[in-house]
Amino acid sequence: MAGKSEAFAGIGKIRYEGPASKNMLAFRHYEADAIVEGKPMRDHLRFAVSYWHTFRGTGSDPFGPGTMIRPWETESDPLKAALARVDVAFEFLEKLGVDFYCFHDRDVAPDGGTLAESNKHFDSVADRLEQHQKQTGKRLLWGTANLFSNPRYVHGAATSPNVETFAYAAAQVKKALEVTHRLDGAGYVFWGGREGYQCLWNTDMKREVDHLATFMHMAVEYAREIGFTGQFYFEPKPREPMKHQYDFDSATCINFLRAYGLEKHVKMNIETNHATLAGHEMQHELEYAGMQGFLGSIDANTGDTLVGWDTDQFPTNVYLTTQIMHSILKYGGLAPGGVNFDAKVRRESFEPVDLFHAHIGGMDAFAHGLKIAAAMRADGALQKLVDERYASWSGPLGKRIESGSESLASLEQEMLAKGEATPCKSGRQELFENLINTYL
Ligand code: XLS
Ligand code: NI
Ligand code: NI
Repeated sequence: MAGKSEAFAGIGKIRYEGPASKNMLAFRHYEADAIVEGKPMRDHLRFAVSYWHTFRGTGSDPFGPGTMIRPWETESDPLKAALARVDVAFEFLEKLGVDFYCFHDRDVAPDGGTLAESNKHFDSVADRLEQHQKQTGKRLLWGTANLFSNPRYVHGAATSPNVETFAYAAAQVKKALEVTHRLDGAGYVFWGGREGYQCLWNTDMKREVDHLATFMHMAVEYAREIGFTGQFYFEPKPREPMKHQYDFDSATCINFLRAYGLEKHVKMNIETNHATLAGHEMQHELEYAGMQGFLGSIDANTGDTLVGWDTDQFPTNVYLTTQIMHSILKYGGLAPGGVNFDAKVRRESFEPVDLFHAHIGGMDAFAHGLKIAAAMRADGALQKLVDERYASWSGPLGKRIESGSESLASLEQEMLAKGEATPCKSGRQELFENLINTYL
């Protein structure tokens, strides 16, 4: 960066100015070094910028081309453009005060036409990324491979009916793992891409899902060989682009991982908009993964209830971030995972400064949610009400059932003697919801 002209001239380092600040290029809640539950906010949140949306997003949609004004995109040679973009990305990370970034192989480096040429490009860009990481202390939260854009992946990658597509995808993941390892990435993500189907009549589902497992085992194996000890993640998404995807939701993914013996190696990377597409709240997905010991990392964004697909909007709803941070605190945090903004500015927000507004808003929403969730936990009123709701399970009968010393026959005896169960108590949903609002 030194000596070069700034891409975001006129925008300085974004600082914490507190809730009363009227400066829209400042944080009101995110104070990186402020301690919450014994840890600085930056370590709770481990924010990451998504390279694909923020530096490669053009704003195109099915009805029209890109709209983004990106004055630094001046190089016509794709490799030179990619290298110049790295400088811009690190300027952005520095000014924003975000510690991590995430990429797909083809976001950071251009496809070179052949696998060998693409690998060479990837290496050249990795040199530049590594140099900037060393200078700035910024880190790669996770890497991944784009196994869905190129037409060779039209029917999926690991689940393609074409064996050489599988082989090519394997080669791409091998390289992506090497580069992630070289850049000291804290993790590696599998998102299904087109791993799923449009039509069951032409699909051998068992064979495809078996192949997906074989593929992931190969990746885990290779990671071990090269000494990569970062965390693997599986990112659920029920559909889009396919009608049905094999990584449907947390429960489906966890079942897959256990069924194929991958549970020791892979955790979940859970994305809000994907949870919504699956008909769940994000809180549900986090709680399910958390209770099973699979909560790894999150892709922070939000959908739109009026638009039925993956709109990948920046999260601004503090109620949502409170739910998310409450679950994350409950299950002991995300590290080595983090909060990756898998989110894009709207097509109508086409100026560079919009990238700052978007990330500042998302970071503040999460920091705010973190503070509220921590206050709720410190106060303990919510937990007390939940415990009270289950109080009968702490009695002698509940303890015996939970410890496994009762049976259907013994419980029949118990109920024959009693004649009827003690009446249930009110669930008090409205009271619970009102209580949450007292912290907001
Ligand atoms: C797409 C996914 C993708 C993954 C990384 O919907 O969210 O961006 O996070 O491949
Ligand atoms: Ni994602
Ligand atoms: Ni998504």
